[in-house]
Amino acid sequence: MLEEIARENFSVKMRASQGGVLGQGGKHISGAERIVSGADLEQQVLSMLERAQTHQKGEADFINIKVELVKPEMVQYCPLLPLAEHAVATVTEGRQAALAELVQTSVSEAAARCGIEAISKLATSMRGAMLLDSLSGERLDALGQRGVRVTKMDVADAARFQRSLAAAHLYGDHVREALVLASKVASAPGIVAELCWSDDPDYVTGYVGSAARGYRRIPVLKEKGDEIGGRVFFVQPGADLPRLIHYLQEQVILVQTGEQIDVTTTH
Ligand code: WAQ
Ligand code: MG
Repeated sequence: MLEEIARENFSVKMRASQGGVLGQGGKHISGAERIVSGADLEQQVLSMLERAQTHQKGEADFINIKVELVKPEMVQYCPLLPLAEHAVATVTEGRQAALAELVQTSVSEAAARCGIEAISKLATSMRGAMLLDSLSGERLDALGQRGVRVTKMDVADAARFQRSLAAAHLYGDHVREALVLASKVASAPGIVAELCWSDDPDYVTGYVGSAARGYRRIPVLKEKGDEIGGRVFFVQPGADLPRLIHYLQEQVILVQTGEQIDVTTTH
């Protein structure tokens, strides 16, 4: 019995906002999602609480931390996306690289432009991602400012992942969490590609992710000080949307990482 409990994992989700009503609306401050063992649960909940209370984007007046049991039979696995980095120095070059990357994953140029514009024109950052048709660029979800929030994911072996990130000189929560999220998204049924840049004012890096081309890191996708960031998921025309959204929001995914992360540079 005890052994069984020790083998059980928990999904832990945190989201923090400011100025909403009962957590609806307002400004999104921060969010995080992990899958942790029962032994690590308490410490993880505390560290998420601390993170919500000390975020650069401001003081949260609403913090939601949700803990759910994950049974072993609920878990599916996907591979970590391979990583390559673009050598760009300005926002213009970065967005040009993002456009070219998206087009190479078979997102249409019109839809790719819609995606870049959809993020850059946001008045405030969203909690989740926008789903856009990869041909027409039309918004497909009806979730407004909330968007689709990808949760219930982590790496299968956190210590190994941490070692390989450090060996590749990839430091900090942003890249660790983005690699996991992008790997889950790329494995989802009906996804063609993802475009992302951070909403943290000091973090200007973003990426284009896809199963076809991997995690294509782009060092500059916005100006420093800009509080607007976001995510667009480009969807195959005619994809089964309820199935896709269920996978993104509910399917428990552990990302399998290798011993080493190779970072290649592209120009
Ligand atoms: N599901 C869907 N959308 C999300 C999620 C999620 N779990 N988390 C964040 N978003 C959306 C939301 O609109 C945020 O405003 C936006 O993405 C940016 O979130 O160095 O830090 O957590 O290689 O600020 C990418 C580059 C960093 C990392 C991305 O995003 C690197 C980042 P942030
Ligand atoms: Mg952020």
